[in-house]
Amino acid sequence: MSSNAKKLEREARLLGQVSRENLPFHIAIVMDGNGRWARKRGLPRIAGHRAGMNALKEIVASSHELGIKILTCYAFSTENWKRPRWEVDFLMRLPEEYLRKELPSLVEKNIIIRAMGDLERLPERTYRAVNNALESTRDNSGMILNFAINYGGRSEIVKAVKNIVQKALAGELVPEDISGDVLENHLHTEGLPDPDLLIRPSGELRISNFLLWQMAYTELWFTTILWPDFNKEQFLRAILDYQNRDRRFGGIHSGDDETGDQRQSF
Ligand code: V0D
Repeated sequence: MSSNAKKLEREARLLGQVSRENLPFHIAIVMDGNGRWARKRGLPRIAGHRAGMNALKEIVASSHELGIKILTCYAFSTENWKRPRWEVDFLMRLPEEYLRKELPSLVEKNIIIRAMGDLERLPERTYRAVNNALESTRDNSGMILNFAINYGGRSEIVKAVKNIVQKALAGELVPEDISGDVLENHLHTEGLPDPDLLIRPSGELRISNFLLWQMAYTELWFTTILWPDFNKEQFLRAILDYQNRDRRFGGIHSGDDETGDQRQSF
């Protein structure tokens, strides 16, 4: 049997094990390990980023097929500006390239594209490509594909606090009104439920300033596989592991008490 037939067989077996009742509603992914993937093959780092884009396509297709509602992908952090100029320039052309190739198929799948981060500071062309994708998919009603670009979790919280203080100074609210809900309404993820599952490839065991507030109760799943090698099979394994965990949200065991599932409704 061909290796591709074997791969399909493994995917089908895993897919049969995944429960449709208990899918993670929101999955967050750190698309990490592209540079290392390239170095291991003696290729330039940009070849790793391109291969990472193909992995992204496969995971978007799998998410859509499974019925995942929200997929948030960390594409560029506020720290990534420290990379060599040529690499940053290359990365900033990827949204355009990805959207030129993929936007028709995303629209056909009824996918809504969202973006979060300090988008104003992106190069003009990158900003325009992303903004055009947001506008072209705004009226869709399917899966949300949310890109974190020029995003940092701490700066997101700082920005939210600034906005809340500004409203307080304008007399729109008093300190007593400030609650977790108010803070959440000032984050980039406003209106989205917290991620249920974080997938981090490439062997790093860190959150790295991604969705700090939102990941308070997120299940974390790590693998040493590098992002360009991450595929549907790995994705299904992560979801299966998630389904075998007992989520308590700080409460006690579900079934022992009504505190079992405290996830907010969406
Ligand atoms: C490189 C692997 C898609 C991770 C995936 C700006 C690193 C490929 C986008 C993208 C990147 C972003 C916004 C959007 C549509 C697509 C992307 C960056 C890097 C950094 F609306 N892939 N991708 N953006 N890589």
